[in-house]
Amino acid sequence: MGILYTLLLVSAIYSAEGAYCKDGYSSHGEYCYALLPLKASWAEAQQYCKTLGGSLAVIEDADESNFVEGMLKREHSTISTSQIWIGGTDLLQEGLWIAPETLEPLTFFNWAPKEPDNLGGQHCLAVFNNADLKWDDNRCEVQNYALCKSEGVTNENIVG
Ligand SMILES: [Ca+2]
Ligand SMILES: [Ca+2]
Repeated sequence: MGILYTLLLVSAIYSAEGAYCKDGYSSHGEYCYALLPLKASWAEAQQYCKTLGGSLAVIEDADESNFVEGMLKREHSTISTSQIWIGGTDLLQEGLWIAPETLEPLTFFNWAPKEPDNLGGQHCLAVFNNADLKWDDNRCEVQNYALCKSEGVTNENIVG
């Protein structure tokens, strides 16, 4: 157990941008991001992200959206076969997009042209895997990759 714990600590990497993230995560501001290397429904993906200590990534502004775009472009070979689930659903009330966990209304959107179209009942938020990486509402049971986001460990957390 001791060795494992030490390995976990050692694998925490420091990024000049701010947060310490676990190995395999990318750091942006106070947060860490990772692409789930498996396909799942939106709800399953949210559960996986939660198990990993976070949530499906709620993208809050253009700056964060640009960061995620860059990250997904680097993962292009992985994501070429599916969309990527992110944090947002209008399952409770059509057209009202809220974040998983907090249930706060989303304030930033990066919809693809003609989206969201709610075609046949689409209530979960995904990023298209084409070059533009704009957003789509899709059926929640579709098996997609997913982007998880969790709070990183900052210097203050470590000192405190
Ligand atoms: Ca909908
Ligand atoms: Ca759609």
